[in-house]
Amino acid sequence: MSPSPGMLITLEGIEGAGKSTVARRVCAWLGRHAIQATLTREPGGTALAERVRQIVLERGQERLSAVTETLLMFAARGIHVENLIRPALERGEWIVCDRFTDATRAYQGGGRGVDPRLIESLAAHVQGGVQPHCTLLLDLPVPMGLERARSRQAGAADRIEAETQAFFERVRGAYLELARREPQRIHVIDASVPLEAVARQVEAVLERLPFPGRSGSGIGGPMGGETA
Ligand code: Z5A
Repeated sequence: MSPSPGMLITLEGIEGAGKSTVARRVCAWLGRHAIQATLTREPGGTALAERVRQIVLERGQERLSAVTETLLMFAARGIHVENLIRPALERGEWIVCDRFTDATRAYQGGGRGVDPRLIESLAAHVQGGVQPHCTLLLDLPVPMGLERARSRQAGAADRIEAETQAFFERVRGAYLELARREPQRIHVIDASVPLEAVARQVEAVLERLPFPGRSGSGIGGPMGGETA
């Protein structure tokens, strides 16, 4: 847990799992419970970090090794944490972040085989104690996620989207292993069902979140429950 009084909620999953859609719904749900959360994403989230996102995702001529890709993810994360996430948490604000370090563990660690010790060392240095309080892992079979992503995709696939199904299977497996190891923080959501059914699972998790400054109890009853 972060030492700060704010709350960091992250969304994770393979591509097409519905993270961006659900992240917007999480913010709207929190808003209805009188919590104004900032919605952000990784890689990116600030003007400078979005420039690093462009570098790491574009399919250019030059080779990018798995370690270099990892370093770029953490470079973007460092900028994001220092300029947006940490200051907001220190002000007691809530952040909803579409992907965070679990994505590096799953994609660069699980997908590309980067040494987890390197990832954890970078995480410790870059995050300096900032950790998600709650992570929603949207899980679904890889072919379903790829199908959803492709049906929505406007332009050409970026460097990571262009990966093979086997790559995304490794990523999914790594995510599920993380959830198995940290069940208190990482909540596995069945994202293969219609959006309303996904939303109900997510709300069940959100309702149990503790408020900063309030001990124990969750946020209130379903949808119409007690507000902050
Ligand atoms: N990456 C990394 O490798 N390492 C890192 O450390 C970090 C990231 C932080 C960019 O991420 C890439 O960066 C990503 C991982 C890598 N590459 N990949 N793959 P991103 O989050 O910006 O991009 P993405 O994962 O490709 O997101 P996405 O394709 O936009 O997926 P999504 O946000 O999970 O899905 P969505 O846009 O909300 O939904 C996709 C479509 O499905 C859309 O038409 C929805 O209306 C529809 N949808 C959503 N939910 C449902 C349900 N339940 N039923 C039916 N249809 C649905």
